[in-house]
Amino acid sequence: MQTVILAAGRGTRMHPLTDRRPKPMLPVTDRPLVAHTVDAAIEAGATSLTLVVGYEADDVRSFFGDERGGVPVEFAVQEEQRGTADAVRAAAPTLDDDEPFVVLNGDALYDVPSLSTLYDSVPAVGSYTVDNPSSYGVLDTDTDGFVTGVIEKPENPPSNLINAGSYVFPAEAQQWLNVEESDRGELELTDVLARACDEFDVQAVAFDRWLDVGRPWELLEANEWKLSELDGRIDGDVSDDAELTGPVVVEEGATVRSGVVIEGPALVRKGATVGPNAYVRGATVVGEGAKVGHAVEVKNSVLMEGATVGHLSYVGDSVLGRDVNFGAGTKVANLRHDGEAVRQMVKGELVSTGRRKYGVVLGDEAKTGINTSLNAGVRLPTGGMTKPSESVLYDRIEGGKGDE
Ligand code: TTP
Repeated sequence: MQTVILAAGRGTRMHPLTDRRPKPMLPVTDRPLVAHTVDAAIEAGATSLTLVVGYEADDVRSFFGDERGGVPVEFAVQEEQRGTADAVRAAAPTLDDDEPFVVLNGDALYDVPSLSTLYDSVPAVGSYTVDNPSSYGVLDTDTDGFVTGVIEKPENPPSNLINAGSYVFPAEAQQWLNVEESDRGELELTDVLARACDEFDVQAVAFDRWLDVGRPWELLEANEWKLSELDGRIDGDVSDDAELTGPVVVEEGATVRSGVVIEGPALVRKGATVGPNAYVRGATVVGEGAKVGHAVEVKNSVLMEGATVGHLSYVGDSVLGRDVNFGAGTKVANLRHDGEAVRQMVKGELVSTGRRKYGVVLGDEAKTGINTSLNAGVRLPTGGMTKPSESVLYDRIEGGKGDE
């Protein structure tokens, strides 16, 4: 089925990681987030793909070119991020008007069997069961189980099924994309869904697994998910006395030196170096050309390309942007002594990550002075620096108080 993937978002909740790249291009294991969406869509039955792009569009275009896995790829540009209905409207000229079409958010991970069920159901909306539906758009259904609409953040949610931002629309919906602006000032696809519900029996397809990747800790979660599906493979250069256990991938052109212990799942990408004498464990990606040096421990973290943690450092549950450099002895705190979930600033608010273990997020090219301590939940901006022996207690981007 023809498929539209929305990838024009700016990803403001993901700052500073999206200062220089669109959220769909953030790394999840060995490829960008949106490539997982695209690959799942192809496996589920996409016959053509239109990617709606906007912010830093060229990054997405150059990654995909004009086909993926034998399926043709086109691009539609949404100049201004005016809402999801507006994004699909930008894609409409690429669609066959007599055929139904699928729309997927390009910043989510889907499991293929669930997505295949969605592709087999026309019209339909994908949904996911959560414990706290009041924070989401919740699906309302009639007595026959068909969807009647989406209620945004209801006080008394009619179900635990939330809208997973994935739809199969009938062909007619291409004529319904000129919706009115919503109360929050956007042109919303849920208004197009509401019309589909009025005119058709729309099924709710419950996804077994699904992850919306909006904030930095969800990028860690996305990597944890996809690393758990990894089959170990050694194509790079691994010292005889390195100990690798669990699924570990060492890509061609990567080096694992003497005395290194890696407990998978872990991925060491091409051109990366680990060791000598380093300890890498639990759902870690060492990005292309990144370096983990002597006496460094890295746990459950994503090091983007070129990030360097050279000596005597600890990195836990953290995301380090491209070409970040850790001065010797830099340590990351990833646990509160009161056992509460670590919080992080997101657009002016201190938000619970829901994670007892969570470290730091560093923008591209941030550098720490030697012996810097980074408190749990802090972010450093793109190009940010710390002085030697500095103790960073609070978020350095929005200045809000982090967790002490
Ligand atoms: P959001 O996650 O709501 O927006 P965003 O990706 O820009 O992130 P943030 O809120 O942090 O700034 O968007 C959901 C999906 O829809 C996502 O895949 C991006 C896409 N989208 C568009 O393509 N165009 C739009 O105008 C909007 C609002 C979203």
